Amino acid sequence: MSVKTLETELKTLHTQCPYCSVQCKLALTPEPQQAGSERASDSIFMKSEGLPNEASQGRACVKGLNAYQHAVNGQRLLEPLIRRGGTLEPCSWEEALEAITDGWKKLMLTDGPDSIGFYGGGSLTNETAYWLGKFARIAVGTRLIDYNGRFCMSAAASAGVRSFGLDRGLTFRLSDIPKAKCIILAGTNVAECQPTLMPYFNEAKARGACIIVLDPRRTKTAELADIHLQLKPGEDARLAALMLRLILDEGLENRGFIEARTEGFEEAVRQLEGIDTAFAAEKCGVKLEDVRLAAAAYAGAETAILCTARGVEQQTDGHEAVRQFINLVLATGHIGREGCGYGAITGQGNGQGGREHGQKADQLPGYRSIENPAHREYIAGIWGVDPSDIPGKGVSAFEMMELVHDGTIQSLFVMGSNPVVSNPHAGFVEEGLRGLNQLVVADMFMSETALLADVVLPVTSYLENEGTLTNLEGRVLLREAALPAPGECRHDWVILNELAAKLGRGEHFNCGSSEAIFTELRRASRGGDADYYGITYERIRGEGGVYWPCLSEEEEGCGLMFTDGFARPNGRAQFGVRSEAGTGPRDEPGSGYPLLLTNGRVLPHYLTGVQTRRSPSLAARELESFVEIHPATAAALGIADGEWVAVSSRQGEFSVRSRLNDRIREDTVFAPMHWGGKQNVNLATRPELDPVCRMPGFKTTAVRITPLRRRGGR
Ligand SMILES: Nc1nc2c(c(=O)[nH]1)N[C@H]1C(S)=C(S)[C@@H](COP(=O)(O)OP(=O)(O)OC[C@H]3O[C@@H](n4cnc5c(=O)[nH]c(N)nc54)[C@H](O)[C@@H]3O)O[C@H]1N2
Ligand SMILES: Nc1nc2c(c(=O)[nH]1)N[C@H]1C(S)=C(S)[C@@H](COP(=O)(O)OP(=O)(O)OC[C@H]3O[C@@H](n4cnc5c(=O)[nH]c(N)nc54)[C@H](O)[C@@H]3O)O[C@H]1N2
Ligand code: SF4
Ligand SMILES: [Mo]
Repeated sequence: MSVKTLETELKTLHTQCPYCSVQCKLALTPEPQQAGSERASDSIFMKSEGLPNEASQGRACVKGLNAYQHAVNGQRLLEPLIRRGGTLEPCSWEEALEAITDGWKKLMLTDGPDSIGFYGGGSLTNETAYWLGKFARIAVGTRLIDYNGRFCMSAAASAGVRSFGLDRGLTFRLSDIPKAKCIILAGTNVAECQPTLMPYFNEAKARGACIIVLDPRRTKTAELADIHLQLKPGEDARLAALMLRLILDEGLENRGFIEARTEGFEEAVRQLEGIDTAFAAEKCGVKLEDVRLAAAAYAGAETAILCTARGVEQQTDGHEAVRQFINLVLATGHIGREGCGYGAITGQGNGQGGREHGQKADQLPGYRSIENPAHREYIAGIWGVDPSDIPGKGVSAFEMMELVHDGTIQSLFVMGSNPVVSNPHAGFVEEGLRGLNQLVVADMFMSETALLADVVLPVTSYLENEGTLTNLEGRVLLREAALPAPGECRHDWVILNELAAKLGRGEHFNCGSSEAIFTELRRASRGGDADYYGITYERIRGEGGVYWPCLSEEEEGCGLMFTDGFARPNGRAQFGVRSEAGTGPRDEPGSGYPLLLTNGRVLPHYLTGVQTRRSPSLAARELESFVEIHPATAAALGIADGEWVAVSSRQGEFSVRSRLNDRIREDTVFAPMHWGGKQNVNLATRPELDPVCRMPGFKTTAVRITPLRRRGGR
């Protein structure tokens, strides 16, 4: 839709934020451009407000309020592009789709379907995520599909499954937060990453809750804390085990809960016996006395909530670290009651739903296992194929990039991700993508990954594409389309329908609306752990959102989990034991690389910044990347505030301005992840993965920092 048409319509549009996992509802009213206005001619301004909804209660943050600016931005891709003689040029849809399927058909004959990979994302709607998983497996027949959520939720997911038998972001309702008397926030910066949730925590504090934050930086979230454990990056598993040990030493565990509802406690206790508490605290870089206070506050509280996010999870021992935190929850019995629970604070808009319905290498819809014969049979029945037609388990996102690099994957289809910026060891990933036979990217913009593509497909944005998304508390929400598709943009799921038809598999991909896909998804998820069967568009419209699991249209959906039993076969939760599957290699600071680099987010930008860097109001708040350094560390290195530095690791380096800040540990530096090119923090991060969940160790890389001016004019 052109800017002119939009302005003349002037009606209020109702939508839902495209960014984080809260999924705030928004209202947008286009404002007419004033005569003589200095605004750029291709931009349009809208009045943007939060709309009442259960999760954010009508609040919205600066990202959501300005999100529309990318959707109506003049840089939107409006027609397909194809590479001819080295350059990307506009082409017809017919030509683009034909080129893609021709490439696939050739590869299927010469190298088989496992030479073709699919890479999805947690911003996609449930319908698209489900359709993409089905497409990869039965339109193309490849086992190689995974998605960016591997870098996001996988450690919490694997730990939740092993401990509770089920993985759902929060096991409690947001409304439980103010009822908690103690809250542990480990490696989560809610104030910048889910800002509209802060009032829940403020209310808990106002009601007297003790708030404990574990973060190597004194973040905006840490400002709320009564106890801030400013630990060394990567030491969370050790710190959580130390806390449990101190709880047991004081006899503060909940014996009744442990006996009635858990198993494996004795083994978990045994692993703690060898802990030298003073040594452990020193290794974590915190005071033993503070840990003792935190442990006692958590265990002694009548109600308590414990949350983890990427600070704890994006480690080569992320799975183990989360299990250690869940051990604290189980030992104190702080779960399954009002004001209690464990929560992995999910990240992307559909970070939760995106991982439930088949984008993950080892899963079929409804959290079914691709290796379970009964699960395969059920899904084959829904899809109208033979169980043997469904390929086996694939590999994780970064391992797919390894297969791209070594030439096993020759064609990669990317929908809803910018992997060249968001993967660890980005230099290696870019090299691999450049060597592909065929790279196809479906996006709204020329992302850093789209720039490398052979075919680029223009897709609709959040304002144009209808579908469901599942927020961090497992609430399934419906985002209605507010605007028609601009130019020749198509919905993701329409593109998959068209590609399937060209492959002669159209009969399996003939749903003509996202609601029709959702109806199939409901049946596919039925009886699975993530059961959406009782959820319909009509119900969501009427109720504003419905929690899963929801087995029938009459059922309300379960907000507070595990009130009676856990989801494991015997109904008991399982304590985690440290040696279970080992951990991936750590990156210790050492000769030549004396500092630890960690990374994460800043308020105005979102992930690789493809969308937020194209919203003028957001871009203006942070124009470029930086590295946060403690003033004492900077002084020792002779680095001034704001000067250009190279941050180098054993893998690679990026260059940014320094930003001196005494809120970070002296042995640690921090860089945001929202910029590509030479500023990309992932040029330095390392490729090692957690052995259980295959999460990369993003948050700990040994580095050195050198001022660029010392490099002899380089
Ligand atoms: N503004 C904004 N909001 C977002 C996003 C965004 O890009 N921008 N992305 C969304 C997505 S997809 C996600 S996954 C979430 C992420 O949400 P968070 O996980 O909260 O975000 P991060 O900034 O990656 O990391 C959180 C904190 O972990 C700390 N940390 C670093 N290393 C360690 C460690 O070893 N141990 C501990 N305990 N803490 C550590 C960092 O200092 C940081 O403050 O945010 C969502 N919301
Ligand atoms: N160093 C470091 N690296 C990290 C992290 C970290 O903390 N530190 N965090 C990791 C985490 S938690 C995450 S979630 C990943 C995310 O990293 P990415 O997967 O790269 O995520 P985005 O930057 O959101 O890229 C999404 C792309 O899809 C496009 N897009 C948005 N919506 C749609 C849609 O509906 N359809 C289609 N087809 N395209 C769409 C956007 O324009 C954008 O180009 O990064 C990971 N990488
Ligand atoms: S970014 Fe998150 S908190 Fe902010 S408006 Fe969007 S959904 Fe809400
Ligand atoms: Mo994420």
